[in-house]
Amino acid sequence: MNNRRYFLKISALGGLLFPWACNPKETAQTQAPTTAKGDQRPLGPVVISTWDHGLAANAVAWQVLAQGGRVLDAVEAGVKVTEADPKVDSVGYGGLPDRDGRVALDACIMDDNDNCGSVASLEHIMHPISVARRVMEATPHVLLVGEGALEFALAQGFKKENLLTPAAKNAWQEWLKTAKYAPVINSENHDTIGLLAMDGQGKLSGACTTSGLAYKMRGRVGDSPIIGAGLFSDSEVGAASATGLGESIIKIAGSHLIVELMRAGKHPEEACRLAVERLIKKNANYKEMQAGFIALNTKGEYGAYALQKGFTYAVHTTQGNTLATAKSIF
Ligand code: SD4
Repeated sequence: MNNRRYFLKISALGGLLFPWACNPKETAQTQAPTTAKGDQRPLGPVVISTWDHGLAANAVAWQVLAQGGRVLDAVEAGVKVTEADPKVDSVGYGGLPDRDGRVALDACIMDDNDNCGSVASLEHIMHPISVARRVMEATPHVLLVGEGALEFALAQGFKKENLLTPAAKNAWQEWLKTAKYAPVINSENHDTIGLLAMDGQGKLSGACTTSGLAYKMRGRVGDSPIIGAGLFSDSEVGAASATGLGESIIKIAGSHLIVELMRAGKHPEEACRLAVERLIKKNANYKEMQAGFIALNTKGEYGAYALQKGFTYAVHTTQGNTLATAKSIF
């Protein structure tokens, strides 16, 4: 369905699914204070996610919320769309492999009580986000890695699958001709999905999932499964997620930094911008990389900011599901 048709359909549905969004009398409890732009925005639901593929993920997350589902279920269901899409070569099935040809996935999730679960360097499992959720819900731990994460997933009933699609294998074999190990992040080899959502009651959750850097060293883990770097959520404040060169984001605990800036009163977009500025300060090679952030606060305000041009993000509100390009420093 094209975006416009989808927008119209959802807008029409909005009144049915979220009647308070259309009836001013019923919005008293749910409206945010006046936003920076001076408009009144309903508190929620809001779904925001990274890159163009966020549109499809948002749509599914929104459906879960529209049916009265839990916000944790919404974020998980949303990013599973991207994980299962063989055309997205930077997340899940179809993700570009490491330099040895192995698809090794990283993912993490946080719920509305600030619990978290995570997996890193997980191979052969189509939905690392669901394994991360299982780590959160069924173990006393937060992060499982590599073989241990795979063993856990299999014991939990997840199916072992080949995630290397013919297209990703061809791309890797092409890369092998020079096998230049240059872990750069540019528009061709980055596209993690980070997705944040808030339901109509102001409950927050977030999910982040990726195949990481294309042709990375075996065992390399980026920011995406690191709580506080690729994702952070605090039910009292808001949530943030990151995309881009993980090493630069870990160095500044990017998502945690943004949540703390929001706690100190910054608007989500301003918090994201300040995180990018911090990243520049702490990474001498900032001109050769991309990094982008999205953030959402408990008032339903959201924002994004990137280091370089071209970072797109998708936002779903009762007004529809739309794609925007983040402001950037360069
Ligand atoms: C990583 N942050 O592994 C991920 C890659 C990424 O958009 O975000 N790509 O470093």
